[in-house]
Amino acid sequence: MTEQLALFPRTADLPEGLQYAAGFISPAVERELIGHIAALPLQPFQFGAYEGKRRVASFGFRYDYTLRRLQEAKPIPEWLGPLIEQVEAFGGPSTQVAQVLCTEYEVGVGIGWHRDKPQFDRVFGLSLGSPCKFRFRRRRGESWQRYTLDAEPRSLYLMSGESRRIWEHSIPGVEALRYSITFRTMADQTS
Ligand SMILES: O=C(O)CCC(=O)C(=O)O
Repeated sequence: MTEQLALFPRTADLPEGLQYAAGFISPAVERELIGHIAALPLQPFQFGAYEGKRRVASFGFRYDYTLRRLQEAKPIPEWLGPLIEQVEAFGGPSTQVAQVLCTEYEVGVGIGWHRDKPQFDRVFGLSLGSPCKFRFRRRRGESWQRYTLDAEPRSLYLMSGESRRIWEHSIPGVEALRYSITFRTMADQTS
C-alpha cells in the first residue's frame, strides 16, 4: 500500500494541510463502490430553495441549508465500513469519520467555490470513475492565489489546516461521469 501513495511535489503554492494519495483503492474496489453509489437513491443537492445538478446521498449527518444546521441522516451503510477503516488509518490516530457524502457528477456538472461547513473538521475525498481538476483559491490582496490538484480516479485527498479553513475549493464541470465519496470528521464543538 505505502508504495502506492504518491505525495505531490512541494511547490510554493501547495495549500498547507493538503495531502494526496494516488491509487488509494484498486480498480476492482472502485467498480464495487461505483455500483453501490449508483444503486443509492441519489437526490439533487438541495441548497435552500435551489437545487444543484450534482446528485448526493448523505450518511451520519447532513447539512440543512434552510435550517442552517446539521441534521441526523441515515446511518453509514455497512459496505462503507472497510473503506472508512482505511481512510481513518490514513488520517492517523483519533481520526473518526462521522459523516459520509456520496456524490454523482454527470458530464458538465461540477461544484462551485466553497469551504465546507465549520461543524466539520477534516475532509477526505475519494475520486471514482474519472479525473477532475480540484481547484483551490484564497485571497491575496486584490487577487487570488490559486492551486489545482489533478485528482485521479481511485485517489484520496485530505483537506486539513489552511487548505480546509482558509482556501476555498471547487470543481469545474467534469468531462466524464465522476463519483466521489467525501468523509468528514467532526469539529470539536466545545472549543
Ligand atoms: O467531489 C468532491 O471531491 C468534492 C465534494 C465537495 O467539495 C463537497 O461536497 O463539498
